Amino acid sequence: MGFDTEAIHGGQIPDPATSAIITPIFQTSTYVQEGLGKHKGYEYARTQNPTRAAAEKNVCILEGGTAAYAFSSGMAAIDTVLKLLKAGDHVICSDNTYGGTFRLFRFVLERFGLQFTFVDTSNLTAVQAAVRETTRMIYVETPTNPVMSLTDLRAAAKTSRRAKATLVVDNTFMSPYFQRPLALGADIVVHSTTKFLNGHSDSVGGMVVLKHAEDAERVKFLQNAVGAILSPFDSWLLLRGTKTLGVRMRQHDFNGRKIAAFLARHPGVKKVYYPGLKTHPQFALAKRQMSGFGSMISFETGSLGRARKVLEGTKLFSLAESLGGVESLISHPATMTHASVPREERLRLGISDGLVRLSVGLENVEDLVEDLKTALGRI
Ligand code: P1T
Repeated sequence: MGFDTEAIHGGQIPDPATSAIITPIFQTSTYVQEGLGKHKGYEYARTQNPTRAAAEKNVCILEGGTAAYAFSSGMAAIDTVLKLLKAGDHVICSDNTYGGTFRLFRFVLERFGLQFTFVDTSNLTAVQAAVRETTRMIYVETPTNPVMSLTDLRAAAKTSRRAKATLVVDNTFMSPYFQRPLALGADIVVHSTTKFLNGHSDSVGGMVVLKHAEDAERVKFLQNAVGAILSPFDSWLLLRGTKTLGVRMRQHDFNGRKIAAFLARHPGVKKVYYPGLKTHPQFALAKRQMSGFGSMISFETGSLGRARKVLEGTKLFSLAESLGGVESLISHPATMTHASVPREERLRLGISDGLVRLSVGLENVEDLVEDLKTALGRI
């Protein structure tokens, strides 16, 4: 079946009690048991919740996984995946990830004995060179937040198989509509569902999708043992969002391409980071492993002063963290999403003080172009 059909129907059945077409919000903390050990498969709501299960099944189908588990944030999802490991294990991680991922790995999980090497995973030779006897996981964000660098997932999967490591891919920027990491050889996909999957800037959540039954069993155990579950209401919002994922992503991509082309032509813009531009160093790879380019775009203005003029000069693009919602957002990675990355490291990655990031929404693209034209006119 096609993606849009799966998005609407995947894992969804009319409510067994009422035949309501939409899975209800099961806002309950526990379930009454008929007798000792006699129940309908539901004991306690941290462990099982029908609304959450419906959302998990839906995203699992869209990503082509074996099982999926929903968490209270993208960070909680990522944290749980890292708990598949134990002290002494080594992880190779993309050097440019969302700042919060770097913060979790470097400033939280290292204290529990996990070891991290941050490398440019777009360079598979560098990944291979970083492999140690103790390497158990390769963690990749592609495209990266915010400089839109890509990792060749088929090649990364080969490297991880050789190293007997698990390949984890953060698929937040593309969503399963444009990129299916499990089909390209990855073992685990993570999402901040806060972004394109939910799509309406009204819920924070995360998802882990697994290919292997053993990993699925362990993540299910961890979801219950650690407890950072997605609430019934957020699960319901997520399901409402995924139904329109395909139509939204098509429009995000359409608007994204137009805005990237406009920025690339603008004399006030020094560089544009967007995988759909022919000038992107990995344009060929982008076309090969993604079926669209999405709507995340970063561009270099040249200085903090110039960036500030643009950031404070738009009306339709709201100055805010986050991405993937129907409304367009503009942000400043150096002081917002990537403030926890040390300055020297940020500069090495291209996250300069002049870098501006856009999450292009679903407004009429002509209006968005006009808005950016006015803001860029201030510099
Ligand atoms: O915010 P949360 O739902 O916990 O997700 C964290 C996260 C994980 N992975 C990627 C690629 C992300 O972009 C994020 C969150 N990012 C932002 C808030 C942002 O503005 O970039």
